[in-house]
Amino acid sequence: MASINDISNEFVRNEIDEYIKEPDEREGLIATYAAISSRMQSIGAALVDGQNKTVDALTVEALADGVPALEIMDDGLIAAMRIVGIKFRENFIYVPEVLSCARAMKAGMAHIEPILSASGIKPLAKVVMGTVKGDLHDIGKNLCIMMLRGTGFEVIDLGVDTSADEFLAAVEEHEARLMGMSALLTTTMPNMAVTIEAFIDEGIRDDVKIMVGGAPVSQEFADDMGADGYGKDAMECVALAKRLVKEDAAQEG
Ligand code: B12
Repeated sequence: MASINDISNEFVRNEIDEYIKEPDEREGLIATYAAISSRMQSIGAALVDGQNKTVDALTVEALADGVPALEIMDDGLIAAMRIVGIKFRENFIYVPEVLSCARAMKAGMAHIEPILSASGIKPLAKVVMGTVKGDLHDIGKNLCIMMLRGTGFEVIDLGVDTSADEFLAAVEEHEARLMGMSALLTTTMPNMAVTIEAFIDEGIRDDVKIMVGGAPVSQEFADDMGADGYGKDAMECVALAKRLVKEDAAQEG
């Protein structure tokens, strides 16, 4: 089993040591980082520290030296976002810091995305994502989108204040089989159910897997409204999206 001392980057080592307490997550991150090159660890350290210019420069340099784009994305950027996600969940950092890290991730992804799309890697699936009608909160949705894109999903972002008709139109236009709704207000949560009803009325509910999330949403609420899944954070959103794609493929036979 890898030990924390197998991680060469001092910043990353200290971050994991200080902030990642849950045993499974800690063990997983230590194993991940022990296997990651020191160069990719430096990108991760800059991301966790919210240094978007450093992430930008290190990504450009690594690509120029022939490091594969996928390696930079997985080992440099996404692994670091796992640390950020856990620190945020445990209240070690707050929205402004998460936004800095998100900006740093975006700076790296800006160089990676064109290479991945040009290399013709088939997207895992198309996902339509939006914040529901009446709700203008989009920070969490945008984090989910970034993580989904980073994992290889093609995301159609409908933005905020999205009506049931807009969700319907986008799913039909893009032939998406996966959709995600976000809500941050107790007053707008019912609009998730309204949207699901619209898919039933249109006769296409079985054609799309629907996932929901946002701070006031719970698994119970998701079950009550007939959603296919609930995720409490961006990491769960990605895991859920992958699971729903698999279920969909299995049902399609
Ligand atoms: C930032 C913020 C704002 C910003 C939004 C900026 C923006 N661009 O998003 C501004 C200032 C605009 C704002 C406005 C308002 N806000 Co506000 N806001 C917040 C605040 C502080 C943080 C929300 C946030 O971004 N969290 C960080 C993100 C990362 O977390 P998240 O959104 O939960 O997302 C994560 C998960 O939920 C999940 N997730 C999210 N979406 C999805 C989707 C899927 C499919 C999945 C699987 C997972 C998933 O993954 C995300 C990443 O880990 C919250 C307080 C709080 N603690 O939630 C209040 C809060 C949500 N706001 C609140 C209120 C009342 C308002 C206003 C009505 C205030 C007013 N009187 O005008 C307005 C409403 C505007 C509107 N119509 O939407 C209340 C809601 C209370 C309630 N019970 O409904 C809160 C809880 C504050 C409070 N305690 O009173 N707000």
